[in-house]
Amino acid sequence: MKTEVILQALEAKHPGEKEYLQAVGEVLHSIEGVYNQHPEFEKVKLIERLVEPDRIFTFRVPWVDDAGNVQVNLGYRVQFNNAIGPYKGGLRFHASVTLSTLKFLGFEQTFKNALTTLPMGGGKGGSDFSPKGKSNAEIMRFCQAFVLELWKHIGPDTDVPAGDIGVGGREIGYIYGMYKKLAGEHTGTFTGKGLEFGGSLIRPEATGFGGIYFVENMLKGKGLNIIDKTIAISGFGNVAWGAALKAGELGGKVVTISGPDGYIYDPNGISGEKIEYMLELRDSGDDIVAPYAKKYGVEFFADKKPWQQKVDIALPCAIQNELNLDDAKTLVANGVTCVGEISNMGCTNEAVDFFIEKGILFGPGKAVNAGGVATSGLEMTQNAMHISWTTDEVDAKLHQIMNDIHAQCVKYGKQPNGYVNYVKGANIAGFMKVARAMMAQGII
Ligand code: 2IT
Repeated sequence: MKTEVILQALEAKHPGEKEYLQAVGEVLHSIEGVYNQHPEFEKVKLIERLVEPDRIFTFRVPWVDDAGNVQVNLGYRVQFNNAIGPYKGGLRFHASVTLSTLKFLGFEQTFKNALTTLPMGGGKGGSDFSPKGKSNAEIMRFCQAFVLELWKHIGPDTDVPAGDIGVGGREIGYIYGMYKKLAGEHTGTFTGKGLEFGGSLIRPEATGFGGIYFVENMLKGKGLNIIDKTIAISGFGNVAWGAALKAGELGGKVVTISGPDGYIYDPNGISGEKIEYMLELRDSGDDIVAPYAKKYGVEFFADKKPWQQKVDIALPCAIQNELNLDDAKTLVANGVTCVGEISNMGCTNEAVDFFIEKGILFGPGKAVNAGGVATSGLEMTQNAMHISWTTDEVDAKLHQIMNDIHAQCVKYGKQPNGYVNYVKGANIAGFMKVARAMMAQGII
């Protein structure tokens, strides 16, 4: 594989799609060695096929706001790869969403879903609609307008969307309600549903819980554990909440959360009712964390990122590229032991390279945050079987899956000097599974 030639050709075809080219570049660089040991891949242009989505739907989403004005947003669904199973992946509603964002997320999702050991292909969708400051009625009307176009492209055995940034239980409820009416069926076409209508226990917590299970595994490999470790978390949404909850349960001390307005530092630890307060902050729809500082009498750092604090563990839980090379240098200078991306592509490629160069335990998003989609896979299974598993059953399966993903990363990522390159491990393990499935199914 001529990685640079492929990347240049891709850039010429998709100019300006920065995040997508970044995600592809990272994967290609790590699988190059393995790929070149398989001339049969080269012969069928496997990588050239794998980097392009199967198809993309783009549509206009018109809706009427509370003042009676017509608003127009863009909606997308990227069906990236279904070699392993139906397209599976979340919907992101955020002002920053572009086609490049959703292509990078769909590409990452393909490898992540392969790692979960469950039969799911990769997809992603969403809109540049910003839920910030919108009323409940506006959110509902937007969700209904969005699915009015999307519904015909998805189904329980073709493409199963879920939530992502800006899409939680409330939004999935509205989307699912309208979908059901349009499709005339009550099936598992969405995951992240409410518990009363087919949702799975632990799904809201799953991304954060799985992330902490993975971090525990990484620490264990070095004879360490999470007890009494200080932890910086970014974000304050669903993922950050689940991670803070589980980290605290296991004896870790979470000292930061953040929003677009800045971050708060709570030296006593964010635990108990403070974690519940995160849900209140999110429900307010204001998208800020400053009120936490006021309520609990701690410091708020406007327009700053939590990576400037001295901590043992750093967990990006917000959005892509939220931790750059300068942040990585600060964390390492402050003695960080472990960095786990619970957000998708939370670190820039330069930051990742720096952590690896310095021998820091670094877990990439497609492994660390796979617990969310894995639990979506468990929701699909429960829906197909028309049953509900208990909290303990789902949590035990999630835990096992995270242990398996960790083992795959170690198997493919352990270097001769004993250092585990989790980026390489996750990329190679995910790629080999997708590649074998594609090889078996011919040139399609
Ligand atoms: O990035 C992700 O893995 C998700 N947003 C969850 C996707 C899913 O289908 O549950």
